[in-house]
Amino acid sequence: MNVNAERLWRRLEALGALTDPGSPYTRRSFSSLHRQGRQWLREQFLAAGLAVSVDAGGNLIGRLPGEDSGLPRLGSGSHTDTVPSGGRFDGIAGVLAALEVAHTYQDQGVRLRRDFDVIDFLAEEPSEYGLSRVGSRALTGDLSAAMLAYESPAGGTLAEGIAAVGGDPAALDRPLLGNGEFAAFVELHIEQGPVLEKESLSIGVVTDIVGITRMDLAFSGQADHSGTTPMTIRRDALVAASRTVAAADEQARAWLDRPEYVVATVGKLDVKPNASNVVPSGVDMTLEVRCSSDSVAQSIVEQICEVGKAASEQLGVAFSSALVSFSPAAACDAGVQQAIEAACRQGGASYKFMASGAGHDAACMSKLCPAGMIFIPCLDGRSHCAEEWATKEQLAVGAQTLYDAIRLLDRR
Ligand code: HGY
Ligand code: MN
Ligand code: MN
Repeated sequence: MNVNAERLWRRLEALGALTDPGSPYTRRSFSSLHRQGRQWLREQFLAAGLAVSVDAGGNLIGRLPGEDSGLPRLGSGSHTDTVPSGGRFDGIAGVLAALEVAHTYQDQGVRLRRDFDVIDFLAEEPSEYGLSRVGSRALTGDLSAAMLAYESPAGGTLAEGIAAVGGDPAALDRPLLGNGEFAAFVELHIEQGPVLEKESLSIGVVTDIVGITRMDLAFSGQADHSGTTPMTIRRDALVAASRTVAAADEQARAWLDRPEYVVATVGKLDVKPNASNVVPSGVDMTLEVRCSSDSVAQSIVEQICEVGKAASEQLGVAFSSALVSFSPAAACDAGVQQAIEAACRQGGASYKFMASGAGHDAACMSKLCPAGMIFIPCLDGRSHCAEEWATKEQLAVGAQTLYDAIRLLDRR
């Protein structure tokens, strides 16, 4: 094994310690904790001999120069921001594995032909501004002026948030990267599901990444006394919202035995005034539909919104829906998949080809260059929770596979 498993593990533990103590493990994008993490990462990039920069989209980049900087470069990375009370591996494992690979090339005097960028993408998780994959959308030119104006509950726009972490919002009206600047991009990530662990496999070679549609749904009824207001004249926003949540669940279950991968979730729901003896006057909730087919996703979202509209009309509630974000389904490049498979064989790692039900920055990068992903197993398939876990060995096998895959892609 070329990579230094101990160094990689120590870095994972160090970054994991930078968390909101009240709700481990939390390091939200745009927070002071995230900035502390960025500062630490910058020092680690420098220690690995990388040239450090922050691009206009707020992505932190460590570059290992190759023999010919004129060639399209290679890239690897993920994100170091977390969901609230998330884990220590989601995203973080990918950034630190890429850093470990670059550090090992440097230690062992391996000179790639191409420059190799280690990237910590800004705000891969849905941020307080409501938008996810902020940094990778900047690279592909998918940050609209409307998105840059999204506000956070703490005040301030996304554009101001990007500027505060060293980005340049004024430069985001066009893609930061052109096609052909990257020869290939590979992201290592925990599977966030149970398959690899169940089948005792070390590596997942990802074939495609689901598309994700997020909608804000708003229901506006009327607050009334819960004891004296007859059922027949109530305008209960939460009843209308609840029927819509149930419809999302039914819609997704209807696709269980079909080839398309479909999941639907309402994970965020705010009720007003949220008092036990008041008929709810308002509900704001986020509907998320993930699917391997963009057209199927669109029809499911439309049908769920139809139920919301009909239930609201029946209950005298006003209904509105707005698209928050849409990330199309992405196919991983066959050549990159083949390089990852060859790296598994080279390192003797057991593997399987599999799709990703989670969204990743690699899906954005696949619009710019051949992109692929390396999954490593995680304990009980759990993620987006403090119990998220992978072993030092699982992480090291993943990093070694990345080490070999990048070298193979470099010679292409
Ligand atoms: O939500 C996702 O799929 C990713 O973990 N951000
Ligand atoms: Mn995540
Ligand atoms: Mn992630």
